[in-house]
Amino acid sequence: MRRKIALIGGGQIGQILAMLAAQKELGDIVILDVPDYVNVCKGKALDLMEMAPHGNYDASISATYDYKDIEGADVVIVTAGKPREAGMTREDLLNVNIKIITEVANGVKQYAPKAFCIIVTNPLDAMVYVFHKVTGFPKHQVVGMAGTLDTARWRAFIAMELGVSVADVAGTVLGGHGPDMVPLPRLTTVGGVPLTEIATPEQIEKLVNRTREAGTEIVKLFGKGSAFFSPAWSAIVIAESYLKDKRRVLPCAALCQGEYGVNGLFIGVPCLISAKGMEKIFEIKLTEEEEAQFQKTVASVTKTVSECKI
Ligand code: A3D
Repeated sequence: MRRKIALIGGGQIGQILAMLAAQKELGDIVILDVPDYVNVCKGKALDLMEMAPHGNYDASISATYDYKDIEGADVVIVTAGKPREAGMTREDLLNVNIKIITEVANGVKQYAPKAFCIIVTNPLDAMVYVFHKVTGFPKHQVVGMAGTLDTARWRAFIAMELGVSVADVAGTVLGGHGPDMVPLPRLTTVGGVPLTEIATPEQIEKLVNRTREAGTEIVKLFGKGSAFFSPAWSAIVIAESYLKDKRRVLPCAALCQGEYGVNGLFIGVPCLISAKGMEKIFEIKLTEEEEAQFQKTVASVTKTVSECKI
């Protein structure tokens, strides 16, 4: 029997998620959206079914507004909520998206209590916290997708700057999904060569700043709405690692209970994603400077979470 993937939210990211999940034959796909938008989502689902003969995949793709239809889902990816417009911070979305995430969490808790859940809605670190609180799911069952995208952006910008294949750039970005996230140049390599040896300090500073502002750079270009291709791929990489037990080590927002000196917050840290879900958090010994940056992002996430009043 095929696995079942529920996509809560069938907007910009949701539709790319559906396409990628189908192309990768991760399972049957159910898109859930609000009644007013469900016909559009049914159209997207049908369009994807009609793409299958050339896309070369077998999957059932459907859309609904009824949580009953996600019953028994193996994976739930949540993009329901409002995206940013130019001039907005992610935190500006808090009040509207907290209500949506609470409703979604209740639906998922009732109909897909065993699903591995990947939250994408912003402000990410607070929304994954709310989702976890409302469902009461164990911590291995819930992650936020942000570090996987932030790391992809970091790697892409390095490859663009140095004129090398992105496949050879390895590194990680820690912390919350905001302008004080922590890319780690010290631990980034290009084909095994330390970034710090092949890029100048000025280049590295430029790359760090561009990564921190990458989401905003795209929002400014769009005017309305935010990135969707790269966020969708990043969530699919996490889902695929879970479904196929690939055991990828991916930076995700995970519930820290003592790791990195953080207690009770979801924040971006390197995670082992296996068939068990978020199986393990890897800790990195940070330098004094990195630690100071990490404490700054923890403070930002703590502030946003405290505004959720949950
Ligand atoms: P958009 O295209 O507006 O899609 C959101 C969808 O959610 C729409 O189709 C809505 O109808 C639907 N929706 C709204 N309320 C509900 C509800 N109660 N139940 C079910 N569906 C609902 O946005 P998008 O796909 O571009 O972005 C989705 C979210 O992802 C936003 O909050 C973005 O800010 C966020 N985002 C996060 C990242 C990260 O890296 C974490 C990156 C990019 C976007």
